Amino acid sequence: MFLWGTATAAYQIEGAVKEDGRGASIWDTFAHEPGRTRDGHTGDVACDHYHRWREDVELMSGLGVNAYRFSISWPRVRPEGDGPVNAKGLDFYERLVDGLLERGIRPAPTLFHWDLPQALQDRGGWMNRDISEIFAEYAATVAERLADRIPLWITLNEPFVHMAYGHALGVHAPGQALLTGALPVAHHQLLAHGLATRALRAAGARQVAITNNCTPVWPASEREADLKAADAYDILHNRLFNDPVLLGRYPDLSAYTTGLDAVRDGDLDIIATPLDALGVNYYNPTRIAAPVDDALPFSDAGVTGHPTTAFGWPVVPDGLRELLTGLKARYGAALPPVLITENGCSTEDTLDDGDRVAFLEGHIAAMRRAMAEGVDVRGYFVWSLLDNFEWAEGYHQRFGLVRVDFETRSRTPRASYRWLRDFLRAEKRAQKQTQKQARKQAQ
Ligand code: GBH
Repeated sequence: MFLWGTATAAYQIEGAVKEDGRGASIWDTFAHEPGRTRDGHTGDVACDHYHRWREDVELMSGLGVNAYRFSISWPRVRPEGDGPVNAKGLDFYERLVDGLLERGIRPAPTLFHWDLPQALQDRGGWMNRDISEIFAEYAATVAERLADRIPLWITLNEPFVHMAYGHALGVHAPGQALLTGALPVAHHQLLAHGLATRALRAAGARQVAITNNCTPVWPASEREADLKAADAYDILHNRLFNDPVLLGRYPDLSAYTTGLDAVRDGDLDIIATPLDALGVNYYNPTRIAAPVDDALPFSDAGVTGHPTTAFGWPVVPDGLRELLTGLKARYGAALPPVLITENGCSTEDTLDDGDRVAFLEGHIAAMRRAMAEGVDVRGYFVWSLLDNFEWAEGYHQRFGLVRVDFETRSRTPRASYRWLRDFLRAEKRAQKQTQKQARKQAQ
């Protein structure tokens, strides 16, 4: 059964940051620091999904999706990161999971979508190796309660973005600008992923995946220096996270470091624990040129000659086909089935979002071209169900199939919601037709 779903993340939609024993996360801290987010926006209330989740489940039911990717807030479940379990936090996710299942929607929770408990940041956060073990304990806590009802778990969301934006550039929480000094954050997240995968399975989890944010890398020219820079960028953005998970080894990181000191014997075996799927988030390709200074071995040349979203990101649907066939070419038999765990765009604040319809239509078609070329894709999740807290951009970027009024928190489906609903209905009909024919032929 192909999974069609929508995706969200806890800090971006839940609000209720001080309710029912939730601890603080690094995003609470960061968003409340002056100048960190546009207009000082925070996730304090966000979409108020914590209180309005029933309405959101109804919206998904009306849309006709059969899966929902959301994230579980670590500090809601374990307010101090390790230490006591907050039963009320688990109760919330149990209500949500049961509500989804009642509507025939498969829950696909992500255990870490960037909202590290602040108490763990105070102990060094992802620069501290101990956090990896603590993450696995938290994963086990959730699975012990919910594994019987959850068909698919996702350990981490985009460890690249959390490393690069959060620890190398400092534009996301925890706001550290360590440049290449942030590399241990990659290793400790990957180790956390591997340990959690094992802990989840031990607690009865059925399927486990990781979500990596992947981008096709285009060299700005055929000049040697640009080709070399593009390769270095591909290593940092894509292969640093896919290679250890799928091949059990790190790519050549000599453009960045003389050695990953954080790696110990046995770590790579843990990181390469077999997975049931690879989650891929795709937004756009990246065009890379030779470095302009010696801080990093590449520079961003910007993709030109393509339309852009309201966020200014280039719209290149065929980049998704290129990405998927590229993964297949690189990893071959080591590539598990792929799930597109996020794809979508921000638009102007309108209900008549034809741009989003065109974006989704184009990307679904590109995904299908990759499937026709032999890539085993098993699901597609739209980012996002709702307009939500878009990290450093606050509420200024609107990614929702459903518009949210951030004064009243009322929800209004956009044209793209109706388009996707009709698309999914047609899919269902086509599927029934094929099944019928197959039965006839078998007779
Ligand atoms: C995801 O990150 C996150 O998982 C999700 O929480 C978030 O809300 C969503 O996407 C939308 O942002 O410089 O023009 O080439 C996406 C990470 C990083 C993807 C920046 C696109 C580059 C645009 N993104 N990136 S550009």
